[in-house]
Amino acid sequence: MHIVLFFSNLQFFLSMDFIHQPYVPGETIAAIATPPGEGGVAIVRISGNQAFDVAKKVFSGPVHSYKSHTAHYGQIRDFNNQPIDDVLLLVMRGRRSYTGEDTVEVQCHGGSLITRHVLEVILKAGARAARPGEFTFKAFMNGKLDLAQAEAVQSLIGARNEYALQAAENQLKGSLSAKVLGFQERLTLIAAILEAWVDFPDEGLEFTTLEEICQDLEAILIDMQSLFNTFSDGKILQEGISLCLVGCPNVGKSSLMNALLDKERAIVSHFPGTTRDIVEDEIRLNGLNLRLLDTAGIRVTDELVEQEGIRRSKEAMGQADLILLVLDATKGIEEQDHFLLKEVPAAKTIVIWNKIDLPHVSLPVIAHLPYVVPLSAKQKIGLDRLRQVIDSVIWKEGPPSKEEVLITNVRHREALQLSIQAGQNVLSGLKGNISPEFLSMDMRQCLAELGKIIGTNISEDILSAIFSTFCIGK
Ligand SMILES: Nc1nc2c(ncn2[C@@H]2O[C@H](COP(=O)(O)OP(=O)(O)OP(=O)(O)O)[C@@H](O)[C@H]2O)c(=O)[nH]1
Ligand SMILES: [Mg+2]
Repeated sequence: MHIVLFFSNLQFFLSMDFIHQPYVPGETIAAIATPPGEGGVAIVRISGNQAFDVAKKVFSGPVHSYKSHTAHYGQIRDFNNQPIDDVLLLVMRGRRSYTGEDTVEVQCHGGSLITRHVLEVILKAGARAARPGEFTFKAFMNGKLDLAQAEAVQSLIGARNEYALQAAENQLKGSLSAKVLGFQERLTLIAAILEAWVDFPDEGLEFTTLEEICQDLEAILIDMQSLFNTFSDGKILQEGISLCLVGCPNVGKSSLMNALLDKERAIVSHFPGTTRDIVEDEIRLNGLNLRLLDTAGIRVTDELVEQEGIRRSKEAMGQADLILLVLDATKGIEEQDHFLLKEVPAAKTIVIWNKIDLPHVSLPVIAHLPYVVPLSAKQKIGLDRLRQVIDSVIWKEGPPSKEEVLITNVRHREALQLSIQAGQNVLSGLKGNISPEFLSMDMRQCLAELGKIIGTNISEDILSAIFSTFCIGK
């Protein structure tokens, strides 16, 4: 797979730009690969055809004689032969490196100034400063990774919870790519039949063949659609969940926020209208990141500041993935609750009956809102039940398994959607006796869109846009 991609990439991008500069295969680049600031060790990475020549000019040892994948102690020196730092040099030759090119990594002391000096002397020795994501871009161009895998590197670095990390690891291992290649393979068989039909239209398609093609295509499109449907889970993993607490004043929204956070984050008082602005914080729940938003209590008011707070509450409610609609169990449903009860979307709302530690009314059933949790934010009663219900609302069919291949990237989702649409055009065209030329055009588009996920048929602008979101040194 990699070799095929390597050659197709090479042909496609022979004279291309990467982030507004010409891309020169094998050009030697260097960058600091570790984050800025002080640390035990920092790494300066060099990659390209001249990596060993560059390293030799600045390192005290005989770099060219080193075997691949070995580490060597020595000094980095400037051009006046003055030592800059004692370092460990790691050498990786040829295709057995991340980029697929000769690579040298310099492990120096982790001060930002010393690391910069090491990089400067390496640049003076002939390397060019790497652009964002350029090492991974080289890996892509050299067929070490396809585009979905290259993007997984970025997701891996940015993963904020265990699920996102697992999804990124799977994608980097190539499980998404394998799925896409599987679809491509099955679609190509159909494309070949359609192309033959275009070449020999008089011979037509036998009825059985037509029926079989429709069945096969339908089956592929169902599989593609189920991959597409994983995006909502994928998005949850990638970005976490926003959870908005709404309700009338004084029902205990801020108290519940604090109870879930286990700290006094929001101001609590017995005066209705205490919270005026959105108060945000984050918790982890069963490996997921949850962004909690406490909002101003919603009521009719003449006060301008409170009106603005209420406007923001409604806006936050509209954008949240999940809503906790807090009601006061000591009062039941009051006149001012009706607006919210009508407004909240049932699928993502959990009704909280708060203050059950106090004598309270018999809790009324709200027919259109099935998720209900009675609790006491003040006495921290019922919080575990709330966590369970939050979990079940987020994962309606349980959390994804470790092996499940998920779409987590909007670009992949769009490409898959366009591919499915084109495939569906083919299917309805086949059923409606549309001319084979049109069908094979749609089929080509179906394959081309799918290919974009793994990086075939993709423009250099899009590539630059993808890699420019990477950090320098990655
Ligand atoms: N007994 C009891 N009192 C509670 C509970 N939750 C909140 N309270 C009290 O109710 C009052 C209002 O609590 P807040 O958390 O400030 O209510 P809020 O919904 O954020 O109010 P606004 O910010 O004004 O909209 C405070 O006096 C809390 O101590 C609870 O579970 N039990
Ligand atoms: Mg409040």
